Amino acid sequence: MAYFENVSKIQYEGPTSKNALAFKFYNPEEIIGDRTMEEWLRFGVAYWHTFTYDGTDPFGHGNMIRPWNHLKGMELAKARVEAAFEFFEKLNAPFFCFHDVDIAPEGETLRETNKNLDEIVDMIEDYMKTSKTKLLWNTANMFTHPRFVHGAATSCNADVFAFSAAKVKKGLEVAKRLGAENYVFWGGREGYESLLNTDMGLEQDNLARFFQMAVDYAKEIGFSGQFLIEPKPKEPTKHQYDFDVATGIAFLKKYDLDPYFKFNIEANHATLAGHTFEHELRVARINGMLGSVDANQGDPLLGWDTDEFPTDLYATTLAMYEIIKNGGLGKGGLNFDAKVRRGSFEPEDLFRAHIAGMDSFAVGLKVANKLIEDRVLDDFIANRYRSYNEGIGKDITQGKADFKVLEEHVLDMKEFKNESGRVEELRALVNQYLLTAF
Ligand code: XUL
Ligand code: CO
Repeated sequence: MAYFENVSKIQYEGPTSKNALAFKFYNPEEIIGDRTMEEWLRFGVAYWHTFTYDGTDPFGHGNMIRPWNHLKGMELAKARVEAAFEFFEKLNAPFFCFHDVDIAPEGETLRETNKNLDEIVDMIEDYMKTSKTKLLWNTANMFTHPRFVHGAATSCNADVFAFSAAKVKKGLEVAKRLGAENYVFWGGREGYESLLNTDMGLEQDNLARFFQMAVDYAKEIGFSGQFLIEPKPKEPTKHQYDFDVATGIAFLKKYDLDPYFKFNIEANHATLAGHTFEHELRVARINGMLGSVDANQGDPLLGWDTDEFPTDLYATTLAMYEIIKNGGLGKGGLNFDAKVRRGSFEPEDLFRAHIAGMDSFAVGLKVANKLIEDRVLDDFIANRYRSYNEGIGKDITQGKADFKVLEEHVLDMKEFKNESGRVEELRALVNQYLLTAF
């Protein structure tokens, strides 16, 4: 049975196509630098936003028209799997991602939940035998159910800590079975509402204990996917412990966990933390910890985590700049942690939205690659820091200078020759590349 009968396989038709259900810029086979667009971009479909989300928001009921809306329970879960693999095939999506609760309904106990999960994972495993779509990552939802009211691994309730551990144990087993390339930890409710009732030290020690147990169990069962932490500063808690990449690195290093984790960076989480998307990517990259990306965008006028499909070409260009400089995303990918707007309720909007996101990142890839090939920013930056290539600068970078030597160097200096940073000129150059890359 076809769930998306009005849609056939999405094809690349080029920049002048007027067909809404065609790629204008994403041409999977096109070679950019040393690999294809498909290999660079490694797009993923988020199960929760695409097959589970019904349009509910704090002010209104679900309104999405979905061909599976009449079903319930396990029948609904099975229909969603069928629809998902039809969607992946038609979109030519190389990857997908899910939370445990997205794919199967929860039972009264974890034993019952796991039984439901096993049945659906069997089905997904069967589909994956013939589908080219692979699992980028899975994760455990440890924030929706009321038991997680005070958090999961940072809950004040040890039974909830245990329940969370058991959920991740199952998640790692599922990841291994389905050949997941990564396993994601998003902090959910790992944070606090008020310090008045919070033992922050214990909560963070427990979170580290939890991560260590996950590392140990993955090793025990032979799961070799990459572990990823997804920073977010707030929502749903007022303060989340994985605030941003820098905070995450400090946490991982304090507990000697840094060799086992990289970061899954979400654009809208970066802006919530008061950073740009490219800032978070850069911090992870220069620390060798850029793992994967949740590709979306926020709305600057709203400010919260709106999870929109990414269409801002300036942002996708600067993001792809970091990703190319990183040598690609390795096992990671660009997962569309993005939902169609509530007003975009037709099933076909799911395709329109993914096409918009994929085309936007394809443009970003092409423009960023050109900027790098032409060494536009590299040469400017190399020249800007040239004072470190000789004389006192070289002594500083080679560890040959100390405070006394440096004092001697400047004690009688009258003039400091600074040059313009020319940021406006560089922004205009990026614009020029954006407008002429195609
Ligand atoms: C929440 C969020 C999650 C994670 C996975 O803001 O981004 O969907 O990506 O739990
Ligand atoms: Co996310």
